[in-house]
Amino acid sequence: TTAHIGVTGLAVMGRNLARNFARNGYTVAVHNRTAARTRDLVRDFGDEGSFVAAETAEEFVAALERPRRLIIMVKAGAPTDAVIDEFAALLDPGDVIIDGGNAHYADTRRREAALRERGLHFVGAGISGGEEGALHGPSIMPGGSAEAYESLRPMLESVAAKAEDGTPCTTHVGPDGAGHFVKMVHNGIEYADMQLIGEAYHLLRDVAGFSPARVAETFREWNTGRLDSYLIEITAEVLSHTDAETGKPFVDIVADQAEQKGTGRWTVQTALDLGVPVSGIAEAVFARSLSGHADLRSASGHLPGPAAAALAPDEAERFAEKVEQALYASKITSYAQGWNMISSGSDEFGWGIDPGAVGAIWRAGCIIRAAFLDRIRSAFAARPDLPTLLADDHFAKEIGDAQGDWRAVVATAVEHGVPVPGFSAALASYDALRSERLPASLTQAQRDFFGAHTYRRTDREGSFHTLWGGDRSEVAAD
Ligand code: NBP
Repeated sequence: TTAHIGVTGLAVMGRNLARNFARNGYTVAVHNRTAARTRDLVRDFGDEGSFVAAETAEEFVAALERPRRLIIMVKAGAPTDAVIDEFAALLDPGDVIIDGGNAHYADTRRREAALRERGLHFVGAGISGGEEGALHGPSIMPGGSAEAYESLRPMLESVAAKAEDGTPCTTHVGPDGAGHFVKMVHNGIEYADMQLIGEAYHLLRDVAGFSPARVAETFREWNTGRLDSYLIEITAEVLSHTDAETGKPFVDIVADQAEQKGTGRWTVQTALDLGVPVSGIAEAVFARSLSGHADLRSASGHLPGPAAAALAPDEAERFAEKVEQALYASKITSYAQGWNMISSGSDEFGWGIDPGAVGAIWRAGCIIRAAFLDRIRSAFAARPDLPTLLADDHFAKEIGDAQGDWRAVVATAVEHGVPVPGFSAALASYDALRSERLPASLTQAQRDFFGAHTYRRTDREGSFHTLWGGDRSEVAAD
């Protein structure tokens, strides 16, 4: 038998992706460094479809129809390079290697260029949705040549998640690293979203005085409205769960130290390099990092702050409604920042990414899937040259309607001593963007003072420098 596609790397993601292809009627060659995993897959799930188990790399490659298409699902970094090198040596020009792992987009650019020289297609495909998504339909973000995408398209469309209107959640994102770049920003947005949800939860508990069960109820209600999303849904699930051992709310027995695998950090590092402000994502990464600093936290536990005091029950209900507004407005701001980053990356690397298409393929399958993504898709569909999401009439109106409550929530949080870095960074970004004048004029003047860095004037063209150490007259700078 010849296989339509191959999957090498059969840990949770690879195994489930291979099963997904098989369940969709494709014959799938499967391979793993440790052959026991390959045998287990065929033993446990062989009846789900057609698999060709390969013990060696040579057998695996020989099992594939031409042009060969093989997906690598191994640990990102050095293992991915090792596996690429191993298989590239066995392939022929025109064959397609797909890396479905969480590679850094710069690695994908490097690998794509190297393989292109050898006549091989390399597709760096971001895959989101965790192990369940891999099995039932992930959001797939492939980057690489258009030709390679076309040869994969029917298969990717059949295994990808489907949006409510039936559209598969995959598209040709752009050349070389575009797919992994977009996947990285997806994860950054996911960090921001989770941080904002965490802040809403914190406020509902410590300011509104709600129990975890009541907060769960509140999230469940929000999930029927404009915040309808997978992350809000699982938040309600987690908050209504009780620890079997202690009978306490589960959320109260989990250590309050959030870990990270690195894609949020990559997003912020890349944003710094591109010079694009993504404060919501950055605050989320820093908030996780702060939570993990037991040393700093215990050294600061004695510092004074407002006494804990929950609102009266009648005020609490109204406050919860305001928190919904603050969460929604902050979410719009964070997503706008994420999309600004996608367009900066696309400009920097000449990828030509269609921002609306990214919204479309995140509507289902991925972790940030939400009704909201369809609004983003339609904002760009209505106006392909939309400079930023906040310029869209619909989002501008919604954020404008929310801003009063948003300010009230941030102010209340500050008064109660509840940290809301996500809400307040989003609000600061909103206010900075709409300000007619920013104190950056002073910053630039200071730079001219101490370093002769020059400045531009509001009233005429050109660059200027003031002779601060002399008679303070102005000279034209070139
Ligand atoms: P892991 O990231 O845990 O990787 C385990 C796999 O890598 C095994 O098949 C292992 O083979 C193989 N491998 C390693 Br490690 N070093 C190797 C080497 N030098 N040569 C050959 N194979 C090697 O698996 P995963 O959690 O299924 O994730 C796979 C990819 O998908 C990763 O890049 C991950 O970041 C990405 N991803 C994961 C998720 C998720 O929810 N887990 C979501 C989205 C994307 P062995 O069996 O012989 O040890």
